[in-house]
Amino acid sequence: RHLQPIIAKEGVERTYIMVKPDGVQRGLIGEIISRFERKGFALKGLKLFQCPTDLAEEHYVELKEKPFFPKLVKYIVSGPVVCMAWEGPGVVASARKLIGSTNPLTAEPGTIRGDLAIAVGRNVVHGSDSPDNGEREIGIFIFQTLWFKEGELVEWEQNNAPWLLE
Ligand code: IDP
Repeated sequence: RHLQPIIAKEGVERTYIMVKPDGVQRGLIGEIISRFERKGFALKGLKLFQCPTDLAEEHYVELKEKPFFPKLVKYIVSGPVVCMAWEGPGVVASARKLIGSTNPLTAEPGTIRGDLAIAVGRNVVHGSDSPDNGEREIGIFIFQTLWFKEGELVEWEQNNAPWLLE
């Protein structure tokens, strides 16, 4: 009854956020989760996961032709990641702002990458770049699941919602 269908409800925006293997190894899981939690977004899915190579390749399929693609896939499967589904109005774009630009050296101070990383190939966190990709990455795609399976997301209402949403 409390399990959320993998398909999003109408009008609900979700993003896929992932602590990458360097973030896990460096003990930054709590720090990264807290940025989204304090902002006020709602956590609907969370797991520690060892990503297989084919999933990493599918996740980054749009970057397949890039010269750094093989290294990127190796990086993502090099250790456990923390997979998260976050929900809220405008969460995709807002999460990208909280995360900061791809290269941590040019990411603004105050962002996750700006505060916590120095290399583009070790930039500690992933966030979907569009609502459609958010759904694709969480796992809405028919005949295909990416990071979450049916039954892995939990439907719940934050009891502080009246203090967060007008
Ligand atoms: P994003 O994660 O900020 O959305 P994308 O361009 O989608 O950035 O690239 C995905 C990931 O690939 C980056 O987060 C980074 O880990 C890696 N990456 C991007 N550009 C480079 C590069 O020039 N060298 C090495 N790794 C890169």
